[in-house]
Amino acid sequence: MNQLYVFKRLLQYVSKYKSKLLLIAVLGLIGVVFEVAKPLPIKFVIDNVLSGHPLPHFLSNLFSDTSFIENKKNLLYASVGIMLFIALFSFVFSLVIFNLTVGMAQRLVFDLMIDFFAKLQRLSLSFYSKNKVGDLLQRMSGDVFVVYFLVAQIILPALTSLVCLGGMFYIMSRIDLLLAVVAFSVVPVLAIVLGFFAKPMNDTTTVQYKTQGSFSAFLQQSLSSMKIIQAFGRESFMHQKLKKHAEEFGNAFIVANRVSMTYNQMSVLITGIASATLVTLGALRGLNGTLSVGDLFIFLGYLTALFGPVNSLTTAIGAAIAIGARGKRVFDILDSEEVVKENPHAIDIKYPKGEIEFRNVTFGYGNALQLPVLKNISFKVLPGQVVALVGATGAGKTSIISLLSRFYDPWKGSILFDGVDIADIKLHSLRENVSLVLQEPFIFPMTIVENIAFGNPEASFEDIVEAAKGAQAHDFISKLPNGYETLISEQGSSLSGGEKQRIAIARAFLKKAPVLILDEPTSAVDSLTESKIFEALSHFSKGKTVFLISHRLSTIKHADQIITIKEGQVVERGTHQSLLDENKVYAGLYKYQHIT
Ligand code: M5T
Ligand code: MG
Repeated sequence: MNQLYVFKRLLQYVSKYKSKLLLIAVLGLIGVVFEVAKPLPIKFVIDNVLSGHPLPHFLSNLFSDTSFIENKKNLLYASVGIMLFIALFSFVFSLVIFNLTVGMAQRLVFDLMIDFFAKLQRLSLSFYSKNKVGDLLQRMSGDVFVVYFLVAQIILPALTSLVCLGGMFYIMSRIDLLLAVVAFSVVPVLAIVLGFFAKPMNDTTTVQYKTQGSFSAFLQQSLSSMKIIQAFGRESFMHQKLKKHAEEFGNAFIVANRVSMTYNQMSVLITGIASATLVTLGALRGLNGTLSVGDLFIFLGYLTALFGPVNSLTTAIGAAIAIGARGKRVFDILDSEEVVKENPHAIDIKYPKGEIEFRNVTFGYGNALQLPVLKNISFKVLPGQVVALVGATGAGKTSIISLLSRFYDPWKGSILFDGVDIADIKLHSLRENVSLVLQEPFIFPMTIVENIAFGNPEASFEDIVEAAKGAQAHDFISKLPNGYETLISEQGSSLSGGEKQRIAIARAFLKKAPVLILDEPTSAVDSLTESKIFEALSHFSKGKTVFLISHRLSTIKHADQIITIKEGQVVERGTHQSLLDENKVYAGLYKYQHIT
């Protein structure tokens, strides 16, 4: 991805605000006219008021009564009046332009942020195992500002500076062509300097933003694992690690700024040398009488004014380079491949029944060259059946249900929902029909009601309470200070493990989906509560297809089908009794649990 591509993509965003940008540009150009006209009244004061030269014809012709302009004081007041007028209008224009630009640029940033977030929501879990949350945050909250800089530091300043320089060159060349050429000779010299600096500036800013991303990622990880850090007394270890990240970021920041500072100062030096040359030449011309004092004044005035646009042009180019590096960080994510893609012809599940079939499914988390986690898995579950997945830790149970929700796609084989390959079903429609309790329950930093109703926002309060009762959560919720309206702190840290699990179960109970997946839903609750939850489960799951993963085999005894997974393969299938009769893996596990 190169610089030009980043600009093309950014400009697509800007093009939405074409008319506004045009308005700002037009206002900016009118502002330039005032800027260029600023030294002119002083020329009149020097040449026509103080030195007594007559006004140029085009001006004196404007007055029918020449007695007015022959009075030097009148001429002085008129010149000063024009000066004040220019100052006032420059002020008003700058304010209006600034407000319009900031407003538009802020909306642009917002657009880019929204697209970034929408993309993040579409990316699959394999993306999140490769990218760190902190770095993504940095990209989304910091790097998206490139589009702001593009407008506020590049497009508009470059445009007005170029026109300003053009206007100045026109007036200067009309006074003295040679001097004008000398003054503008800085431009090609600056271009050559820029040629030398472009690559180092791009490289160093790339490193700067990359290290900044790693720094944020580390910070985010540390903040969310503070409990473990403190429990293991690893504060100083983490401190050292943070220091390392901070140093890397700090050094990259220094190097990048050193390079861009050198570039900026080189341009200042070059313009400085040009002005010295110009002052010498101009003064010599003044001495031998070929240049009036007023014209010399304009020249010198423009010379200082020249710095403004030249500097904003060089800054704009420097900013363009930094934007390339930062914008790449945004578009790298926006353009990243959606591994779990939605088929353009995907369909909605209209009348879901909940029949699930795995056909020769092979899957792994890495690429196909690595070892698969699931090997040739096949089974079929009829609507309304309860199927239990059992097997040792790491056997692949969670992986099977992750495939069913299409968090990942299988390498080989297919998964069918009511006879339709889930790859041909709209993602939203598929997930709407699957309710899930994850092995690690996730609780949002919202109220309990919002947490339970997350999958069914239209649910009535009575339904919410009923689901909570079924999940054996109602009693503890009622004892909380604000009951169902209690706000849960980040990551559910104000709840016990079992309480979190019960809220997650209530959430799944409330979601009216024909397929219910429970991945060790009660691993953190006591046996009595567990048996109550399972009693309620039979009520809430009536007519639903249920996938149940549990290490406590007593909870799955009544399943219609038990599938034993060993090292990613289905090794046996049957009911509790038939598997006990077979006396193989399941029977071994069951006997072990009931003897010990
Ligand atoms: C099966 C590996 C894991 C294990 C195997 C989630 C995940 C798992 N794995 C990865 O390489 N990357 C991942 O992102 O896959 O894992 P599982 O399906 O989670 O096993 P389980 O649910 O049967 O185990 P448990 O402990 O929950 O009972 O080799 O390393
Ligand atoms: Mg698991």
